[in-house]
Amino acid sequence: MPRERCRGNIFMSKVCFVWALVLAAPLGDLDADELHREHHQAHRHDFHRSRTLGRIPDLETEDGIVSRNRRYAFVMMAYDPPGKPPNTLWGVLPMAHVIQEFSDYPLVLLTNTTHWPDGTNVASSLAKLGVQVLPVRPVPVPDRILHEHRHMPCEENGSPEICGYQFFKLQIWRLTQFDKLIWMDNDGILVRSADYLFQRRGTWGQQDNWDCGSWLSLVARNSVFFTRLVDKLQRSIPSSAPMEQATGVCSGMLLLKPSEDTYQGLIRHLASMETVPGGDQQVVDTYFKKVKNPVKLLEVETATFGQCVGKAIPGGKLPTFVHKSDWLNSCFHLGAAAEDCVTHPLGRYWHENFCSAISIAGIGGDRLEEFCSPAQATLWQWHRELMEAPGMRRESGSTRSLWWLLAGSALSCTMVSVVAAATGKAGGCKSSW
Ligand SMILES: [Mn+2]
Repeated sequence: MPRERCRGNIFMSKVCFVWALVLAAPLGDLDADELHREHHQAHRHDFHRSRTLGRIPDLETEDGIVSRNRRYAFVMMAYDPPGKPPNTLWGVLPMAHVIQEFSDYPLVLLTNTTHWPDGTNVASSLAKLGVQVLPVRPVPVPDRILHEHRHMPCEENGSPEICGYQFFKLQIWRLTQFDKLIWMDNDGILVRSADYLFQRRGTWGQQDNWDCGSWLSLVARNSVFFTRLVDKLQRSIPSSAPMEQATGVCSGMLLLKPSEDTYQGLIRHLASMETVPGGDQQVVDTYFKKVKNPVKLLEVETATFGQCVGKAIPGGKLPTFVHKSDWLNSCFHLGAAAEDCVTHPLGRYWHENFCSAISIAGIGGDRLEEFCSPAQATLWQWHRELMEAPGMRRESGSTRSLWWLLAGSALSCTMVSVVAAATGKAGGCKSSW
């Protein structure tokens, strides 16, 4: 049933509707009233069409429910320092292409950049990908919060000023021309349609599962070396992944209902906060808890960080929204190298969608021509095919890593013991992770 389309007359559409409700009932979070209203709106619309066009229209979608009359959209933001060449804007391109391919709803982009480096107009080029471009409006953020130190990638790879831009995200609640919005950061990619999320009620957000629900990863997170070592260990030992991997909200993906009152509430709440080390997502998380309507957490199969893909998603699924390719987001950016992203399941996917997008949007320039050249495309293809060759994955895979890890640990233990014995101090092999 779910893959089948409900076609036919009005009677059939009713059967489909009832059937869809039966299917939807155990899901709890689906809004039955809303589905009912949607059905009636769609029904009227289709009846009208069938009379005017003299044919019986489709009543479709995977859930069996049409929601054409709903004003739903995806929303992203690309705010780059004024006067500087665009940086975050590039990440919108592959997502725009994917949304155009998979979704019934448009992408809305908030940006302060009007032209690409080659001089192409941003709004008119993105319109070819079905994107509606809107300007970024100011959001009042207290100075003490704007300039505070944050242990976050936006500050570590950018600056406190750039990190302050994240609070602009709060203005998405003001886009009241839409009934519901799905926000996505521009350092991620959709793997399949996320339209099913529009059926849910309330505010939803990604689990802040940076450590993929593992205490070992949490302990190792401040060291790149130990983070990678623990990751290799985890990938070599098959284990079941928890469904709940974090209790906090990550604002990488949000489902929200725009409302000016909610926006004003968020701003008042922000003004009342002394310090916000966790950035905009801390404001969102604590505000909705304060108003006793907490943000619900999306399943890790729907949204997750890239470092958890392939090791911490129940059933080994590829999540719908993958936020960053890995801890450093090595593969989801302009300039990502084929040889570095060969083992990433979505490296080539991001590259392909990026290059399709610039071709449709008609954006040029030396940097893009190089990144999307036929030679580059071959390189990405070649690397992937090499990895898919029989035996290759086994050869370069996890078992060998585990042996290296064990050998390394044994060697370190021996060395520590020898040094301890030589200096007369009590030795031992205390694991720091
Ligand atoms: Mn992000």
